[in-house]
Amino acid sequence: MKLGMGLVGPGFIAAHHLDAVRRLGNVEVIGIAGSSLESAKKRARELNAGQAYAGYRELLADPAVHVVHNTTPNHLHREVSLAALRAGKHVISDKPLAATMQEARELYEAAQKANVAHVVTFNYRGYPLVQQARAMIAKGKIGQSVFVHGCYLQDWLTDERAYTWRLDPKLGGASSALGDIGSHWCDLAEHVTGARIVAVLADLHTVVPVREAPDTSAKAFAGAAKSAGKRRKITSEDLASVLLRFDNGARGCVTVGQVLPGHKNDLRLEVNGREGSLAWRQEQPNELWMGHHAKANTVLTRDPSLLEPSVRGYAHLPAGHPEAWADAFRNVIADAYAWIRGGARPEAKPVALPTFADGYRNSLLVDAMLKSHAAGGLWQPVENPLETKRTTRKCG
Ligand code: SOE
Repeated sequence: MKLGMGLVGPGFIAAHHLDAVRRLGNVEVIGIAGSSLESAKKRARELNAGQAYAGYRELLADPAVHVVHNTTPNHLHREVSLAALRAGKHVISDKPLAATMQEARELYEAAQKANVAHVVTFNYRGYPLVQQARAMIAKGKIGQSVFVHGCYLQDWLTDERAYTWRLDPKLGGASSALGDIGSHWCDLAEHVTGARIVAVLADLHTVVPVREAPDTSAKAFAGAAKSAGKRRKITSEDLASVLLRFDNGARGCVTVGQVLPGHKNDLRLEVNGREGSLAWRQEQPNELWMGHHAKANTVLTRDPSLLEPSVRGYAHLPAGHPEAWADAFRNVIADAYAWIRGGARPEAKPVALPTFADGYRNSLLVDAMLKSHAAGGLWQPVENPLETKRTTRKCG
């Protein structure tokens, strides 16, 4: 049976959701809702995305829509996802799950009761070599992890005439860079290591404290609109450095920034264990560096036949045929639909698939970072109401 999908919020990322479901071949694009019927009609035509609805409530009322993709700006995530869950639809939400930790908790709780699939697009999990790193660490290939570090650096907000709704706390949430991209890094670090961040010490900074906001929001990576506009004071961070402590005793640190010339989508993650290291870079996603102390370092180039059996399904092309961002995004969406087809039972969820529980967990992390900074740079424990008993593997 073909599942029907509807999308709410047809901005930049919407085209990639549509591309991903089309590549699955067994999902029908039913239609899209935007801020008005006119905008939905325009985007439905541009994206060849079926019917245009007057608003998200009309889309939710359509029985042909089984799965709702929520790609609205952050401040609308709660309202739209909550309504979709209550309408009994499966929900695939963009990250962050919501604009605040409280909203994220509400969504998580609603998802637990709803008996449907609930997914957050922490899409960097979908890369085959990310899954390979995860599988290798789980199998003990690098020994006890002791240091987890990296960065997520971009430059699309470098110009003071670049402006985006993400910088307005009412629309983007209290955090800007951490919520937008630091969230991805933290999710990836925890997913790959299998360890949880238990405490953070954060230093946040606003490099560009006043911006000239043009009438329209800047599109990430699209060469932000450079026309002069209203001067706006910016209060949220565009740069952050955070020290981390993990529940297995590992230490870590991450730097996040969106005003760093030359860095486009530079997400890097390295895990150093007692017996070896692994490093992966989003901009060179077909390579996994493996570091050793007493033998030569190596680079694993993505090749389905060299991957762990559990990971091979995430690689679609033979060696030498690079796979990239859209393929990883598709992998996450494919896992989401596989879960839905299997009845969305919690125990049947694909391991790599991020859910509303991960989205809520992530919001607790960002919240702890904001608190740590507000307290003048003090270690802040990360609340963890979700945690069931975990085995803590101490090191050092
Ligand atoms: C802009 O910073 C952005 O598009 C994020 O919103 C995405 O989540 C990230 O994947 C790429 O950069």
